Amino acid sequence: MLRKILYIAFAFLLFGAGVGAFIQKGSAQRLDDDVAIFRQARADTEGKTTQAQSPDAPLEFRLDDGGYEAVLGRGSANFDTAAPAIWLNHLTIPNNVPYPLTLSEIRILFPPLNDLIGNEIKILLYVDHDSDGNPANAQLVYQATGTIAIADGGTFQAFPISGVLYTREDIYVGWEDKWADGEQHPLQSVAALDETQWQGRSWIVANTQCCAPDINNLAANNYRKTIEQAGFGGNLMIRLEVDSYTPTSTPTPVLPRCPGETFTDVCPGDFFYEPVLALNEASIVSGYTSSPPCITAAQVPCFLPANNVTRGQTSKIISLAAGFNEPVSGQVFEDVPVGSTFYAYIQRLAGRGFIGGYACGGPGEPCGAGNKPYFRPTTNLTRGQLAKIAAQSFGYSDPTPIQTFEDVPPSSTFHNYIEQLVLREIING
Ligand SMILES: [Ca+2]
Ligand SMILES: [Ca+2]
Repeated sequence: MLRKILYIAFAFLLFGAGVGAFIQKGSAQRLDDDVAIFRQARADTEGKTTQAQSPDAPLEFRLDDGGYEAVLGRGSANFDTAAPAIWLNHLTIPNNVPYPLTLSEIRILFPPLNDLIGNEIKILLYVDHDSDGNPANAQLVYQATGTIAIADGGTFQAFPISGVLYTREDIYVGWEDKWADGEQHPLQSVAALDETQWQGRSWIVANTQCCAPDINNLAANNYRKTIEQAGFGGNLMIRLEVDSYTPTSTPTPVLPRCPGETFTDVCPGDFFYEPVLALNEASIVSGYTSSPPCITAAQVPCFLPANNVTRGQTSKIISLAAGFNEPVSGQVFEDVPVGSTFYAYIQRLAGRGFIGGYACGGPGEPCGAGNKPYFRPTTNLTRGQLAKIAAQSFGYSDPTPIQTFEDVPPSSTFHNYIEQLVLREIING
């Protein structure tokens, strides 16, 4: 039973996206001009900044005029599925602003789609040191996981951020629709688009060849276009607030997706609902009972299902699920000493030859007594590495003459392991 549970859990860890990619434009929707929050919209033909009269007032950077005319999404109409993208606005700091600037809040207006609520996004903030209008080499300076709580098409949801700008550099601010990273999702129009005055400053970044966009290296994504280059025109409804003083804004409360459940973010209907609860009951994984790391107090207890797993955590999950429980001794890895959290689990897998480490002597990894390798328990595992450890731990040895995935040819290091998991419907692409 436990293994069956774990198989499903691996589907959760290993799922992949196989969607095609093009920009899909939703039906035009016009806001009611009487909506109160927009009546005070300060239309700015420069489109870059507005500033209240008080010298202490924060600066707000915006491109939009407060009302949107269309929505954008990305995905495959053929398969009716959404695909992830990074949605960014390119903002230029005016000349007369004092430094340092505290970047305090990102505000996003999401289209009025109920199925957006509860979806996880990644708030992203980049600085482009050469300020050349091209974000390919922009540096990611802040990222945080957020959850869409408001999708009424009329309210900007605020996400607090932390960042400081010490000199005048262009910034790119926005978000990634992280929920679409791996599993296929119904086609969604995720970004509200103001078409009133095109400014060529809203960008879409995606990897249309395989997978989730690379948020750390925008140049690694083959699709980087302004809205205009993508065949539309307008401004994404993404704003940034900066402040030289203490932020006074109150973050929008984020409501839990399913209060009363074992975890408020692991809900009936989620593809990982049953495996996560089963693994939790078997004491193989656990959640969190405080905020942070839960997003708010109302979200306690939470599981944070979109978080990555580390090599150490994975070793524990697999070791327990495979039933390995023999006593261990010795120390295989320099950075996994006796008594450390994952020591026993890592030792058991290493003893079987299922995991290896990295030779000592690299930066930050000096050679100690016996020149032990390093395991790097706090770094993330790749999908290929995970497939290898899982297939070996469960004793799979089937011949695998077929090739299921375009990017996993028979010559690949991980081909056999991946095909063995595919055979059992534990993973897919
Ligand atoms: Ca408009
Ligand atoms: Ca640049």
